[in-house]
Amino acid sequence: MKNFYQDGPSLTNTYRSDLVLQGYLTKILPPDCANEALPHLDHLGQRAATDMLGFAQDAEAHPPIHVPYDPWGRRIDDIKVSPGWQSLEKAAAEEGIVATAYNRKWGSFSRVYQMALLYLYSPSSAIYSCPLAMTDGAARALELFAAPDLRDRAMPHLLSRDPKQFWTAGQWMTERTGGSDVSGTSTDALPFNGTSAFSATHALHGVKWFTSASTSQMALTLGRPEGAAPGSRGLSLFYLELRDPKNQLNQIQIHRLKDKLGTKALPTAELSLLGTPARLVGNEGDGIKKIASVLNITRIYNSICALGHMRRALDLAQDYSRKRAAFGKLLIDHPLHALTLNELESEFKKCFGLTFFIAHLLGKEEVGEIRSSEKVLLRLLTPIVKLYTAKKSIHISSEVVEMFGGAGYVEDTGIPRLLRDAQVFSIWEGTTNVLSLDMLRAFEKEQALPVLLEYFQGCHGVKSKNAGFIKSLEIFQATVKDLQSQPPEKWEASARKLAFMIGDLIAENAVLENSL
Ligand code: MFK
Repeated sequence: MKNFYQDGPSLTNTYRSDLVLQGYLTKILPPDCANEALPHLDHLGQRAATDMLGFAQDAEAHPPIHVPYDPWGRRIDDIKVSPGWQSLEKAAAEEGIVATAYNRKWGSFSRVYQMALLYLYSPSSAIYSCPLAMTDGAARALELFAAPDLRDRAMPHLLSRDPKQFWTAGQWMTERTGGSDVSGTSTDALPFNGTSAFSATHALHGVKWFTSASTSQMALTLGRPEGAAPGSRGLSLFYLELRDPKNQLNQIQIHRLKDKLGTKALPTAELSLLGTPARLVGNEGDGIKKIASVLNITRIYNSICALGHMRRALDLAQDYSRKRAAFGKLLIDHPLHALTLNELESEFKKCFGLTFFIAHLLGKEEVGEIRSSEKVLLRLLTPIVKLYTAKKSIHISSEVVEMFGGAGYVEDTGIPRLLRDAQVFSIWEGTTNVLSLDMLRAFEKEQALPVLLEYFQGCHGVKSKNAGFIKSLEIFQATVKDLQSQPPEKWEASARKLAFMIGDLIAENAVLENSL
């Protein structure tokens, strides 16, 4: 064994190797849509295992650099990104990773098709999927709330498939006072007296503490107009463009890039708005409600990216288990290793079923084909799918790191990054507890609990008399019944447990219904 060298894991076309994705899409997509979508996904699956993988490796090896001054002392706040990062942006535009969702010729299935693209794109994108999430969220918010001229200005760029025309968007919500509780937002929106290409109405003054994709062309952000109430109710939603026609930052000063646990290729900055021209989106007020339409999209993106991340971790572990021998046989031939992998695959399938169920509901809402009960389910399940898949992705990534033994703990294998990057899924766009409380908000405001219980009564798991599903449902019903007589604090304390129970039930039902 003197000359022994272990072969590392490798990937093949990630669409062809993904039987769960293929089976689901073949079942759910109408034939015309499938005829277009499946070859496209096959093509992207090939790229995800070849050129995109190289771009992502380059982006990870050469993280962004903030250059505050030019050689002569002028403030420039340049952010230098790698060629790999730029190529990932180009690939996103060319492949229509955002645009496909807004080309609604397939009705609600356009969203399913687009989410399948994102699912394949994301794990080979060095988290370029993060700016895409905000781009999609911004497109939706502008579609819903912006004046026609503003929509016409920004949306063709956000939805462009031409890399030269394509824009990404930031979502700048978090300030030094916090990202979960944004009631302390201290960005002042003062009247704007100058001229701007997008008819700015206000000048923003404030500090934004987490601005991912600070290289984006536009951003949506929160600010408080003069005389508006304190707290979150006084906030409004604003549109801004980062650079003027001369490519100078629009009264924005970048302080530094964040040194994060993972997502190292993504330029996340801390910056000040120093009278930045901005346009009010819609009327004054309701800023949180409007930005929630961004959050609801980015939370579903987060879930799809977590799902793609799990798939990638498992693909690598599966491949390695057929290359690595120990104690006289391949890892896959050890019953305990095979069982551990199978259990993780089952967790993945549940997450797949849950996530694509919500993605399809989102598609139905966007084309106005959603029933009122489904609309309530979409509102309720969006925070749940996000928190559920994030935690499962961290768990699966951690197990996969362990499956590589010492090699999984060594940086240049690329395996440790799986775990570091997974951790962002439970933090970005709402932590597990904040989202569990958002589920309670949906219970209260939308009367979502009776709608959910009714959904369960008619769902596949019950109709097909699946014993395991019915038992889990009975436990959930009993838990809810116990809580009915309890004060709000008890509901709050139980919110996380309830969220995972609901996530499990919807996921198990989707697995049964789609034979995943
Ligand atoms: C990959 C990237 C890596 C980079 C690293 C990033 C690290 C992390 C950086 C971050 O900080 S990311 C930002 C994370 N923050 C969030 O995702 C926000 C989390 N907080 C929440 O979700 C709060 O629940 C929220 C701010 C939305 C609400 O706070 P409030 O001030 O208590 O508002 P309120 O009164 O509950 O809601 C205002 C209105 O919006 C209500 O409607 P009404 O006016 O009709 O009563 C709500 O029902 C509505 N609303 C709130 N959330 C909604 C919603 N409507 C629909 N969907 C929702 N999700």
